Amino acid sequence: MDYTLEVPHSELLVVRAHQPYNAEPTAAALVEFPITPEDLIYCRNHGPVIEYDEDTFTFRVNTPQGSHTFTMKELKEIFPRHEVVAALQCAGNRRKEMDGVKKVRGVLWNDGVICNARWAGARLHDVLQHVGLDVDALTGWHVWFESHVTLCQDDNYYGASIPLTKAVSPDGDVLLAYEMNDQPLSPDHGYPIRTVVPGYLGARWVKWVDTISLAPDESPNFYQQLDYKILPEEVDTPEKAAPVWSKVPSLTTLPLNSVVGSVTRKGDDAILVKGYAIACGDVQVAKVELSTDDGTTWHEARITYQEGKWSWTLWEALLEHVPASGVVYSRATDQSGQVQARNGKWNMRGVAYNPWGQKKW
Ligand SMILES: Nc1nc2c(c(=O)[nH]1)N[C@H]1C(S)=C(S)[C@@H](COP(=O)(O)O)O[C@H]1N2
Ligand SMILES: [Mo]
Repeated sequence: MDYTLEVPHSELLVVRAHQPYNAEPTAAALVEFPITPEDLIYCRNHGPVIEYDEDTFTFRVNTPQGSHTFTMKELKEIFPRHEVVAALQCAGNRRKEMDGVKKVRGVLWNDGVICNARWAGARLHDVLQHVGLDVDALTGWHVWFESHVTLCQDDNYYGASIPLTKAVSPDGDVLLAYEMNDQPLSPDHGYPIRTVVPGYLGARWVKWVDTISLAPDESPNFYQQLDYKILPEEVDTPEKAAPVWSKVPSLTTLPLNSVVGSVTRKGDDAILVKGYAIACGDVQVAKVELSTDDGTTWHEARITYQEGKWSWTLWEALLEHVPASGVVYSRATDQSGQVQARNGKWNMRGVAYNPWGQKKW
């Protein structure tokens, strides 16, 4: 692959791979900001990051009725600008911890491949309506998102799909986004256009998207079919995985999770603990609790930030009368009463890992 046009990147990230560029901030830095500043947003790529020209960039929408091409100018002029605050999280968040349980395959991400941003763009629903799509006639169909402009590692284009029901749900908030945090998207995050799929794993948020198609099946792309799935625990080699991929569902939402971002000593026997939590899909986090005695007693943390149904949750707690050193655990509960379990499930690709958060002090 050709990396000669690669753009410069933030200096504040821990680089996990240079080509393609994969980098994440520390969770300690992340939890200081409700809306993640651009420089602290992780970068997850399967190919080079190039700056495209907004004036000449076009994207095509293919439906059973025909094909329509839009320029960026048209996208902004024809459709109302819609904003949504949503967390973006890579399915590989916390993979390094899972690798500590048993070796996994993939970029060894710590707990920083998550961010929370204010996205703006056209609603995908509005665009599909504009091209005359008859949604009711397409029960069970899918919307494919493809980026052909940039080459990638495992296929000859990057692709993903989501169910049409998610794409057209009035409160699903799926966008063809051109802004992040009130600025045009940066090349790192998909300039000039990416999909925003609130509540779904990052892999479906296709950057530099240039083709959107309606189809009765999921996208055939490598990243939809042969990756981003929770393989059964006994599948621990690519050979064992080969016949299993097609039998396992593609990930859509990620599970309820919480992470301890930082622990700061306050005086002789107190600690200030800060972290983030995220719930599954459109259910929000109801509470986060902390334990310094291995899960015997729990103290409820104060929620300091939550916005709408797609944001992450920030929390903090001052724990007093604690020993000089120890381990603090976090666990989240969502609005439906589901509680984050102590252990996560191991899987070969290291996705969707969500045991209690934990940090030593
Ligand atoms: N075109 C393209 N889109 C992509 C990817 C990619 O490699 N190429 N990576 C996906 C994955 S796995 C994630 S987690 C998010 C990361 O978005 P970010 O780099 O803006 O944080 O983008 C998704 N969209
Ligand atoms: Mo990802």
